[in-house]
Amino acid sequence: MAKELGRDPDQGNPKVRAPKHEAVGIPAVVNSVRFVGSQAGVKRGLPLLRTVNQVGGFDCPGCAWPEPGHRHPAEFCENGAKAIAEEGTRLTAGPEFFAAHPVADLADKSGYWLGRQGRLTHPMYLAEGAERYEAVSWDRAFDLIAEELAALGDPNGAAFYTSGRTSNEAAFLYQLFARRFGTNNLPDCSNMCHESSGSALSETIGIGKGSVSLEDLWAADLIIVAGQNPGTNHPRMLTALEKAKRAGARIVTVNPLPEAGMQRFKNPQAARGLAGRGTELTDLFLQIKVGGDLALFSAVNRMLLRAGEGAIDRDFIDEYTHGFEDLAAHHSAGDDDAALAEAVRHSGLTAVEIERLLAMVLGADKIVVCWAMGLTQHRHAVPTIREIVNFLLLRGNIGKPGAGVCPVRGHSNVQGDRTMGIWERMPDRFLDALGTEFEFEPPREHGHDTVDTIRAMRDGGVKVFFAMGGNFVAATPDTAATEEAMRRCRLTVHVSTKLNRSHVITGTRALILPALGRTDHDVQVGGEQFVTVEDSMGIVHSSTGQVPPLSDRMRSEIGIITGLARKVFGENDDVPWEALAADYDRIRTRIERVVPGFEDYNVRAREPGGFALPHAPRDERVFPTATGKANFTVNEVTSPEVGEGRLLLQTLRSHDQFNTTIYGLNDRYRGIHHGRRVVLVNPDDAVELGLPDGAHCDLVSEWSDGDRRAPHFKIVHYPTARGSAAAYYPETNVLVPLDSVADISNTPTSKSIVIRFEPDSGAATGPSEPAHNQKSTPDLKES
Ligand SMILES: Nc1nc2c(c(=O)[nH]1)N[C@H]1C(S)=C(S)[C@@H](COP(=O)(O)OP(=O)(O)OC[C@H]3O[C@@H](n4cnc5c(=O)[nH]c(N)nc54)[C@H](O)[C@@H]3O)O[C@H]1N2
Ligand SMILES: Nc1nc2c(c(=O)[nH]1)N[C@H]1C(S)=C(S)[C@@H](COP(=O)(O)OP(=O)(O)OC[C@H]3O[C@@H](n4cnc5c(=O)[nH]c(N)nc54)[C@H](O)[C@@H]3O)O[C@H]1N2
Ligand SMILES: [Mo]
Repeated sequence: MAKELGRDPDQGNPKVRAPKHEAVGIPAVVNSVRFVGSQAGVKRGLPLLRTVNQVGGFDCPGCAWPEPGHRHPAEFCENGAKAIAEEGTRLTAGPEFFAAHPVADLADKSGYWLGRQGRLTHPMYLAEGAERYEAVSWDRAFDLIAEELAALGDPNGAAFYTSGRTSNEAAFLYQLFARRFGTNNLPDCSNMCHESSGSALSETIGIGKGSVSLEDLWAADLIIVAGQNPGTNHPRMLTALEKAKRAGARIVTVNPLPEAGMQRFKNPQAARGLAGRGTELTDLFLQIKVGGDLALFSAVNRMLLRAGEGAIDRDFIDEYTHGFEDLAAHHSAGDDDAALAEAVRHSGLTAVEIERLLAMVLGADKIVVCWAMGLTQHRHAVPTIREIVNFLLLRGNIGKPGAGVCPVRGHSNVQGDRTMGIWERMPDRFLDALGTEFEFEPPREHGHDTVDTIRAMRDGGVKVFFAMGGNFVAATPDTAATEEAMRRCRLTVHVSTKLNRSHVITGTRALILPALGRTDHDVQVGGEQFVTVEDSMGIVHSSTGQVPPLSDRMRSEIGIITGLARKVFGENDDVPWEALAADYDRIRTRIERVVPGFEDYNVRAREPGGFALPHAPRDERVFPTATGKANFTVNEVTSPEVGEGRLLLQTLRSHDQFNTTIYGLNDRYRGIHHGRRVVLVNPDDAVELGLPDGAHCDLVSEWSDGDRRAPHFKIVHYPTARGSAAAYYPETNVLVPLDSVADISNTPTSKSIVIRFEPDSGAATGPSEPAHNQKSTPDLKES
């Protein structure tokens, strides 16, 4: 069970106002500057804001949205500014901080509080039975890790997690380290994020990445944005959508929530955006039930197959695809009216709405479908995305300008990390090349992904947990189970920039290793270094730190991996770790020889704007799948079953957070202020379930192994789709059962949790955002 946690005044008592209908504009500009100024100060803040996403500058540590070739002088957004401020802060949490705060006290603090203590400056060690972390030398820290790794016997007793901020160079060395040690246990944040997209796309088009560039988006006739909230999570995407719109594109939004960003966009980079009314983005809003997207796309595909000549692209289908006959047979079986009725039931949309979408599709030659977590974190996420591929293939909308698949990535280098080999199941051709380059035999047995790593820690199979960034215990599902699993490890190690929950829920021994971030100058023996990252559209470019590190004890991630490698593999290892760390060009030379698409890496990385990685389906309509063609798939329509008196809960991000990093307690666009423990419920559902607006309740999730409870949530009547509730992550991860995962991709189903509501127990427990003790009176009238 989750430990009873202390009281945290930071939670406040959420205040609720009407949701907004437009995004960005002046308030966002004011907020950006204010955030950076207050955290980083002028001396650090100004150079950061001037160089973020600029040629020669650093890549924003926020999301993975690409930069246009022609940069605006302010190529960042409000939430990028928050990410920069978070990392660029002047505050530090060094040895004095840890001396003053026993780990047990820190475990009582909210994630928000922990994050505000400043940058980590020294390697810190928590000895067995100790109450506090103490500063240690790097040498000693590496010895401790090497000792525990050596004691394992089986290399698969260690797991090496990666969050998506790690640079290409660091990621490449990190996976090399793990594989040279002898394991493919390389779980990453992507297992919880776009794994479903990767699974569906690899099978159908032969590559797990999106097939569009910014230019394609600008040139599209129709853009469907499904299961994504770009106004908060990819704000610069709104600029691209606006540009497309001005060039004549139409936009369809598919979402249970009417997100402000997709309604009206006030572009802060243009005078019209600041002074005018902004641009109306969405032409058709489909307020779908959570989990209803497979039914929607399946229905449209059936209709396309019925719509006669011209509705589908026969030439494309004949030349480039496989499996069309099966799909056609699947959709000609049964009665059309019954099929449409099924689609209506699963999606919560009306037949008229689905037909409206069909009409827009038939009027569009070039279609892009964009999506994010609203599609990937469901039990049936993989079939849903496969059905989107069917949809695009039917109309020849892959591999031509202005059309394609656009899974919008999360972390700024999560895609690059995968390209570099951070995956528990890298294909043999990669392992062969890696083994040849470094003259060793990489392990072939697949490793653990995130969910399996938790199971293995729980069952005693994994004893050493090492994290390159991230906040494992807060980001993963089933908080109580995961914390318990983490505590069963012999050693937990975190390479981190900021303090978080994962540092205080530890194994028998624990280490925190302070890393340089994107914004920090990185000077090695070979001089000042830059790193490279890959954005959501497969563009690789450089990132150079801009401000002096706050402590000379921090090390680059590369320095940390290579320092550890020298202890684990000895001074005379075949891999020249030290030389690689001295000059990152040498790492890029190695990457070039192992990973296809990186020819002339060191030259092209220095070109302004970087270079695009090859993408066979996009570039040449070549589909490197098992059949050698783009594959249609047959997907049975399904959606989560929700019993009487229950709702389907999706767990999402507020406007003031980056994953588990909480920047503030407001969610401005949704009208939520001063607190995060809210649950958004459709007013009609609320009335039926007897949930008064502003009252408090417990959320209880139901699973075959029993119930899980998240206490003390404030009910907010909100215009979400019927049957679909919403609350913030990570507070709600206590509710996500470890075994509730997507078929095939094994991604936790964070967007579809069956919950019921129980009277407020008032008990303030919770993993990373302990609730407050004030029993608040509802501040809204009942509706
Ligand atoms: N500022 C900021 N930027 C971020 C992040 C952040 O936390 N803060 N996180 C980064 C990361 S790692 C990621 S992965 C991305 C996440 O980016 P998003 O995927 O936009 O993030 P979520 O908040 O999870 O939002 C999911 C959206 O999907 C909708 N949705 C939920 N269920 C369904 C469904 O069944 N069907 C449909 N059609 N829609 C549904 C929700 O209403 C919501 O609008 O953002 C990245 N960028
Ligand atoms: N219920 C629910 N759970 C979810 C999701 C959801 O929608 N709902 N979303 C999932 C998704 S999409 C994702 S991607 C995961 C995110 O999972 P993670 O990537 O594990 O989590 P973050 O919160 O992004 O990690 C933040 C921490 O990373 C460290 N950090 C930041 N920058 C750097 C750096 O440059 N170097 C190093 N070494 N460390 C750094 C800091 O210490 C910070 O505290 O969460 C998943 N969990
Ligand atoms: Mo993500």
